[in-house]
Amino acid sequence: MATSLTYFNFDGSRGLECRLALAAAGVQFNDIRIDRTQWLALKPTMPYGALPVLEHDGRTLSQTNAILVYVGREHGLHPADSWLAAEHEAVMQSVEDLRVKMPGRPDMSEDEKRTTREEFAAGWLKTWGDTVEARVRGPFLEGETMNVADIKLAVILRSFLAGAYDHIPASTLNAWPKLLALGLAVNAHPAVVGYFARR
Ligand SMILES: N[C@@H](CCC(=O)N[C@@H](CS)C(=O)NCC(=O)O)C(=O)O
Repeated sequence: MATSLTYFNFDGSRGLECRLALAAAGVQFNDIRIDRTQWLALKPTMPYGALPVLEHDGRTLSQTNAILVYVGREHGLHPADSWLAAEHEAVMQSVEDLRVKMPGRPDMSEDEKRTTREEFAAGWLKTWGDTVEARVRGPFLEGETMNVADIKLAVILRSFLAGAYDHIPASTLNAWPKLLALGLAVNAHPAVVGYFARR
């Protein structure tokens, strides 16, 4: 059965979440990486006009969290218990909220961007981090077993630690030691180490 994942040609964000989930699942997949020009041609043909898109066995699935939950359910990377699964899906949706709510419209001045991001870090982001921190059993959300929600969290943490969000320093994460440890545990997982070693 052929599986492919289409996303932009960089190791981050929603595409990396899906690639790592497939790698952790042990799925051989065609990692289709496209540039902006290719995307403009492809966009009208893609469901919801966005990436990533998973193609499996002649079917197409879009929306990152749907892809992650599908891969997780099929390969034991999502809780079997419905309530726990829903809790993980809530965490995953909160990461999407974070991405959408992150201030920084292109037309903002640098001063406005700094002010709104500092307010965001002290307000919405603090509530988010405190909430997720309280849910981490350690090292992963559910204890010793890594799930797709852990992968999603680790990818957003990578962005913060890499300084992807100007005016929100990596040190902001120091308030959440269990979350930081979760990120390290995902990065140390053999499937994740293997994925980056092959890149
Ligand atoms: N809700 C969607 C959002 C997808 C999304 O916005 N993807 C971005 C890349 S991370 C994209 O396709 N941007 C190009 C475009 O919208 O034209 C999901 O979770 O997959």
